[in-house]
Amino acid sequence: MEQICVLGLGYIGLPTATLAASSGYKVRGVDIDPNVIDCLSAGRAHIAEPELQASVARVIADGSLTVSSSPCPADVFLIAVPTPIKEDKTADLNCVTHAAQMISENLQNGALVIVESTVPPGTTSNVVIPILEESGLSAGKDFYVAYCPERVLPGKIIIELMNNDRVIGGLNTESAVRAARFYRRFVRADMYITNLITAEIVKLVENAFRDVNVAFANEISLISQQLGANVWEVIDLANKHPRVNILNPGPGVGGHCIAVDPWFLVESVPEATALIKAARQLNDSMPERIISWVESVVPPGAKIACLGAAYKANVGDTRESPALRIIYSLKEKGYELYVVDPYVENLNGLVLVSLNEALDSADCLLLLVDHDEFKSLDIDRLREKFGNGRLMDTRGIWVKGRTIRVS
Ligand code: SAJ
Repeated sequence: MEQICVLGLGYIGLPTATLAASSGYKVRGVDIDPNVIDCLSAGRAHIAEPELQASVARVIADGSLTVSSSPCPADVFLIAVPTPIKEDKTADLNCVTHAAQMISENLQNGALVIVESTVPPGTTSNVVIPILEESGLSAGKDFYVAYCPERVLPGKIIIELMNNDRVIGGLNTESAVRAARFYRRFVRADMYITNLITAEIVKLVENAFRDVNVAFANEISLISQQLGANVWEVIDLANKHPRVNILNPGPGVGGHCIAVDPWFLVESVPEATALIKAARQLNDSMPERIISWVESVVPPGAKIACLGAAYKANVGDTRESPALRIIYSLKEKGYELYVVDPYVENLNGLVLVSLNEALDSADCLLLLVDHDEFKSLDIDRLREKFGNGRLMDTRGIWVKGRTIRVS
């Protein structure tokens, strides 16, 4: 049975390790966080994601997934560690280099190393391979290297890992073909083979595409506000054009991917990324704009029901959440907040309350995340209680336009 070693048991590494273990591989999962190892050893997933808990319990119980703080020699190594962004908006590659060092100490002839972490273009060739070659083995000859980005949506990770097409960049064709063979056991979709640099760029442009498009929607929101139009109506009507498909404006872009990845392109080619950089900056400025809006409606001390703290609808993840940025800043400014999020378990320094308590206690309402639970609220009753001015909807779930459709 082939031995797989997955380094990094986070949002991507753990589901991938679990799927690999469920499809017949013997998997060693590695993480530097002792809490993660303890939790998984007891058969519990430390991440909330549909279907994950049950499969973790199963593969830990049957021994196909074992976890440890250090790797073992393997046929396939998979790097799925985080690449956070530094203060200066460049990538922090410490986790990637540490993972590559650990692999290098366990690398044997014929092994395949796959990088899944999102990295600035060129990282696999210029950073990862030199570290792996410290083993004394030669890349492309004695061992194989591929870059295969993940493209899964939080909240649907397991389904999308199996069903999304994959792009595989190989150091050479043999590397890519071996990587495709590894994934084929649990990926049902098409796989496209290319070189390392192309696969690295593809990952980043996918997320930059979404970031730029959200920024475009946010810019339309600023334009509409200045000119006295309803942005939701403007976008809704523009989207009736057969070749226009504008995304939704909102309080900003969060999550650990889209708010970060475009910076890796800016870091790599600063002279050619003016549009991507401007989009990132505009999206980053949205929380401040929402805060100014709140300040123009009610003064500090007012009681605000804040609906949503997660970075997007129907997930409990608060990483880089614009909603959370807004909430903490309003709290600091002296507002009395009633924060509601049915998906988030706890928030540092804040008490979460029930929706009823928030609606009963607050003077005004700030909708920050379009969770399904909020969409089904009775808008007429909310209007009755708060009045139009004190109902601040940053996601457009209630405040629609007044277009009349003529049939
Ligand atoms: N957002 C808007 N308006 C929109 C769409 C999104 O304001 O019309 C905001 C969301 O509220 C959220 C942020 O953008 O704060 C990002 O949410 P998302 O659902 O667009 O994306 P993520 O970050 O959850 O996942 C993305 C996905 N990439 C693309 O759709 C191109 C996913 O496929 C990637 O695997 C993931 O990034 C990643 O890991 O890179």
